[in-house]
Order: sequence, then C-alpha cells, then structure tokens
Amino acid sequence: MLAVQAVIDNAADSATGSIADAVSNMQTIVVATHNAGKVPEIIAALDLPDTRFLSLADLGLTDEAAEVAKSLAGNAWIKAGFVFSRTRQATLADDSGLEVDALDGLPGVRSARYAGERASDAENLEKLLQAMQELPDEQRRARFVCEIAYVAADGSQLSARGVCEGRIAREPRGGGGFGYDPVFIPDNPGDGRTMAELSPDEKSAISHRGLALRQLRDKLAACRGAAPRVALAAFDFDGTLLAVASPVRLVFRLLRLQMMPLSVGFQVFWWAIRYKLHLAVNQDQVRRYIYSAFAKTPAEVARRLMVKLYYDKLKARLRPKGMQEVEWQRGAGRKIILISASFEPILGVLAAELRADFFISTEMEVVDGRYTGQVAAVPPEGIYKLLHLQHKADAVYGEGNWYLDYAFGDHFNDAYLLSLALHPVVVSPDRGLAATARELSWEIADWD
Ligand code: ITT
Repeated sequence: MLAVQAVIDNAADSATGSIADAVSNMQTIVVATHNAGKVPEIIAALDLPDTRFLSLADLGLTDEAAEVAKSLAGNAWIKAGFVFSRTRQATLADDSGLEVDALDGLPGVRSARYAGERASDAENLEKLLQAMQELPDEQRRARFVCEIAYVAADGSQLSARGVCEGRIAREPRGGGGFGYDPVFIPDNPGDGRTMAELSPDEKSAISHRGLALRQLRDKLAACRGAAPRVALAAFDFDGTLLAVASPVRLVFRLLRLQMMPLSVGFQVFWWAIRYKLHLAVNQDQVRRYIYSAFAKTPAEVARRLMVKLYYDKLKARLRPKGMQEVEWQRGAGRKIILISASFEPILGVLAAELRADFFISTEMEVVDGRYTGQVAAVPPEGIYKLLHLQHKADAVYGEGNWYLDYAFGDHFNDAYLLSLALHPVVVSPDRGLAATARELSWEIADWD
C-alpha cells in the first residue's frame, strides 16, 4: 500500500511536469474515474514503470459523462471518450459492477446508482442486503465484472475484461476496498473472507479489476513502441453523407405502396420530430414499425425495395462535399468506414459505390426468409457505433493496430464516436452536437 501511495503522491507532484516527462520519456496515463477507491488498485495492478498516472482531480476535471449505455463496456468507453476528448492524453476508464444471479444480474450496470442517483456505498449495500434478505445460501451467487477501456495518445484502442465469481454474505465484514467489497465473498481464496477482509495485494490478485488490468498490461506490452499502422476515417450516413434521413424516405415509400398503415406512418413521423428535438425516443420501436411493414414480404423482396429506394431517392441527396471528403480521405491513405443505424441493404449499396473498406449498419433478424421486426444485434447507435467499429476493425486489422483518425457525424448521439477520433468533424450539426463541438474545439463543416 505504501508503494501505491508513493506512486499517487508522485503523480500528484508531477502533474505539471510535462517537460521533465519529455526528457525522461515517461508516458502519462489519465485514470478516468471519480472513484478514489479504484485509483490505487489501477496503478498497482498495471505496475507500469516510467509511467506517470494523473487522476481527474490532478487535472481539475470535475465534470463527468452520463453513463447511459446498457452495458459495462459501453459505459467504460463513454468515460474514456469523455476524458480523451478533453485531455488528448492516454486515458484509461473502468466500468464495473456486481451481478447477482437471483436478482437477474442486478445491480449490474447500475451498481454505483442502485439505491438512487447519488447513493453512497453504504446505501447501495444496504439495499442489496435487504433485497436478498430471504434468499438461502445457494441463491446468493454473484460476480464482479470489470470492463476496461484504454485509448493511447496516438488514438489506438485496447479493451480488457475481468470477472471474479463469488457469493453475497448476510452482513458486511472488513474495512478494506470500497463499494460492495464488505458483502462479497470471492470463491478464491475460498476461506470465507469478504473482499474487504483481503489485503490490497490479495484483492488485486483475484479481483475483476486486477484480472482486467493485467490483461491490459499484457496487451500494452505486446503493442509497446509500435505505432498503430492503419488510419480510419469513419462517416455517419443519415444527416452526414446524406442530406436527408433514410428511414423517413423509406416510410414515405411504404405508405405509397400501401405496405404501412397511415396510423403507423404518423407514429413514425411523430418519432422523427421527437428525435430532431432531442426528446426521449425509442429507436427499437421505430425499427419494428418499419420492419413489421415487411412482415408478409420475403426478405429478399424487401431488400430489393430498399435498394431501389437508394437509387430512386437517396443517391441524389448524397452531399457532393461529403463524396469529395471520402475521396480525399482515401487519397490520404485512410480506410473508409461507413457507420450508421440505417438499414443494411441501403448502406450496403452505398458502401459498394464508395468502395468503403467496410460498413456497419443495423442488421435485422430474418427467420424463414422474412424479417421478424427484431434486431439481430445491438444497433450501431451512440456508443455502440464505436463498439461495433472496434469489433470489426480488431477482426480486420488487429487490436491496437488501427486508430480512428477522422470521424464525421451530425447528431448529438454521434459525439460518443467522435470523442475517440483524433480529428472529429461535425457536419451541419444539430444544436446538441454544435454545442459539444464548440466546447471541445472540434471542426465544424458545412457540406450544404
Ligand atoms: P467512476 O464511474 O467515476 O469510475 P463509479 O464508482 O461510478 O466511478 P462505476 O460506474 O464503475 O464506478 O460503478 C462501479 C460500482 O460498482 C462502484 O461504485 C461499486 O459500488 C461497485 N464496484 C465496482 N468494483 C468494485 C469493487 O472492486 N469492489 C466493490 N465494489 C465495486
């Protein structure tokens, strides 16, 4: 513990020492957490010599990102992007949580806010014990899960995950750690002690965070010194490359072909207005409306209808300056990526026409040759644009071997993806994204 404290003190002392760092080749990592309990665990488990760790307190960063994702990985990347876009330094964020089987995985992604938005550790813990009061020993299985998001100063991205299995005690024990540690009995070392009764080193050896951080450390060691080779330029479609919204055009077409009842058409337009005004909208619902219109049509016929819509109505609305930008990016040697929650058949033709290196879109479930109205995977919206991009780019170029050089978007939800780009560009942005762009000095382009 003393050693960890020394590293933290040292980090605090050297918070302004960038010239000294340049001379000593010391790298800086910003630990993007407001949870003081995590910081020493992260520094100790990473065990990186020649590294200066800065906490958000060192940087005077008191704002925090809203953790709106439905997954720990999504929230980890939201936090990393929030801090990276403000510091441009290598940034490490962690999102972690406790999943209790008998509570269907709760508190899970809501672990920090289980008993309310500003709940203390003690309040969360009490709520958990109360919810589990009646449960016998065999129904007290739980696990801590940790997702780590790491973005280097050169923009390359690494993810790591750790899981620690155990069970929930009947009452709190021990004074170490933080959060739910006093009621979590890890399977390993198996002597019945709670996580809060382990020494910091013992916790680090078996904990979800310790495991994830050592996985990250191994990945960092494998990448050390090698700059990422592949530069990506990612383009959003609706409202960015395309001057209109493709779902709205598709609804017009479905109404004209009498494949969608007028009442549903109105609901979709109402949805579109709310989306434009940044009011709460349910994206899944609108997709279901559209795809249920295809329910009686073979998926292949529906695909052809969407492709025809592209050639009839959408192609003419592609922004010429956007097309020039794609060519310029390709000429500069960057890989061209299209990312949109729009429909796969439409994006597929555009990607082929633009000779994109790959594209990411919403994939709908098809059973027996027909759309079910359900999505086949989480659609690429908000932070999931980034997670889908990572998944695909890792598979194609290798994790740590690519970086998001340019990203182009128009909607406030695109800010998550743009936050992890070295050159974020907002195109004819809505008010929310324009405000973010001004705050973070992102380039604002007018493609109209
Ligand atoms: P940051 O978002 O600023 O990092 P946070 O406390 O809100 O801090 P999370 O969103 O990751 O962090 O929420 C994690 C919550 O899960 C945390 O507040 C604890 O209640 C619990 N938790 C996570 N890791 C834990 C650990 O090692 N021991 C005990 N509880 C833990």
